[in-house]
Amino acid sequence: MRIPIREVTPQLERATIAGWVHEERDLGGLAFFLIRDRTGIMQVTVPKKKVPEDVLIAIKEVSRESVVRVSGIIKATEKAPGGRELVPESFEILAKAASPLPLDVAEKVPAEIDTRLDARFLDVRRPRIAAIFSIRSRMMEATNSFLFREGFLQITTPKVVAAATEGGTELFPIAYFEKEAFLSQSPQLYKQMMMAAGCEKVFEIGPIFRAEEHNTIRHLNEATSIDVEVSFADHTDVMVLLEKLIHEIYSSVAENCTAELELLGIPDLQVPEKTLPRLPYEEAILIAAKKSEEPIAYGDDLGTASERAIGEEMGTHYFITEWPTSIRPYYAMPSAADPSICNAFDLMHPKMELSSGAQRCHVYDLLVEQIRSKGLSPEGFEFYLKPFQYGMPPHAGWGLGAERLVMTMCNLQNIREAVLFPRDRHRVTP
Ligand code: ATP
Ligand code: AMO
Repeated sequence: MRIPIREVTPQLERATIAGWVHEERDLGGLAFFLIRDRTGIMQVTVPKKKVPEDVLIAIKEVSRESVVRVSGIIKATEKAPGGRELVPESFEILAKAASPLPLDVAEKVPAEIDTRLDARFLDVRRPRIAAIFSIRSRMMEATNSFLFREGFLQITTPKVVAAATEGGTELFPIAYFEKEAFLSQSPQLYKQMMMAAGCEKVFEIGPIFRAEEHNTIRHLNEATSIDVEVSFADHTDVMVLLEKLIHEIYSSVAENCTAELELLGIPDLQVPEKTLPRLPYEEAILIAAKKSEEPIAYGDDLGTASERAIGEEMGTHYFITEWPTSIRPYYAMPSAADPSICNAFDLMHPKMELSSGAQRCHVYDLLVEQIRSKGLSPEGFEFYLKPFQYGMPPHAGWGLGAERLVMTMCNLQNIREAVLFPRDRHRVTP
């Protein structure tokens, strides 16, 4: 039986390991191999005069990134990583790798993001890249466990849909028999309908599809959204839920992913405070107008430069609250005190938006009016509107972009780094 490389200690007498040939070096009488599995890297030292003939044949044949199984004697040595080396009695090639490699896994030759994504299976063999996905996995685990603990029901909603939720221009039409259909931009309408179904607290982690035309470092055409919806709650309640979740995710990664964070060069990950600042939109605009070159006035959406300027001023995660009703979707609830403002919010990382949410408009007549006032037709929303006529509780929720969370937490320069197989304007394979 092979054992994980991390578990090979100098105290062991013999061991069998299996993995990929990370590096090879031949010094004549001595040859060195670094063998890598997902738990670590270890040195195999081959004194050519002392090993069986089969071993000599195999090491001549083997190439970098081939899969091998090696058995032999463990020796303590300060010269090898982990303070031990393996002197082989057997060296089997399980799968030989062709050369040259499309990508240098040992990272001696730097590669552009496109080359890396084209050979993603090799890219993810790099411990630093694998660390990103290990952190992402931990993040998802923390999210699931937090939401289940909070009493949420996990749901799955359709990704083939008949209507836009977030505005008509970013839709991907698909061929669906004789009907008009699209890929879903957000579970928005369905998670709201589940409030009418009496489920009270639901969440979904699933793909969203947005036909964003341009290539940016923070937009994907297929992203992962963490969505929640809560009955008998308003925007302030779900903002508290969101800041608790962010705190919990960061704490879990800081506690369980120390080796991964080290590899990514962020050994002391800063966990955001449990309570984050609330910045009213009006004040955010004033900061942006003062600090950024981008022209901006009350009633404008925040552009990239404005987001940056405000983020620099805040220096931490924060909420933007009290948005003008005119620039938020129809499903946001206008404020009772001043209907020109609505109960919507965004959660911001200093560098970009992470989440949008709101108390929803649960009043049928008002919702129909808001759909009309956005220039949309209520007829297109019949299936969504019906539940609002038969007992829809007040409710609120948010959507949190998983890739943006990974990107900002791991300090990645491009959102594509946070997805195994990203979809953008130019990429549908691999
Ligand atoms: P949301 O769509 O939920 O508001 P977001 O962070 O994508 O989230 P946007 O409103 O789409 O926010 O974008 C905010 C700013 O980012 C825009 O004002 C614009 O400056 C920039 N931006 C957004 N999408 C693009 C794009 N496809 N290409 C270039 N810049 C973009
Ligand atoms: P919104 O459109 O703001 O809100 O999306 C929520 C969050 O999802 C992420 N996101 C994206 N990430 C990468 N690439 C994209 N193209 C992309 N689009 C969105 C962002 C964003 O903050 N229905 C509402 C949510 C709600 O109110 O519950 C919605 O979809 O992190």
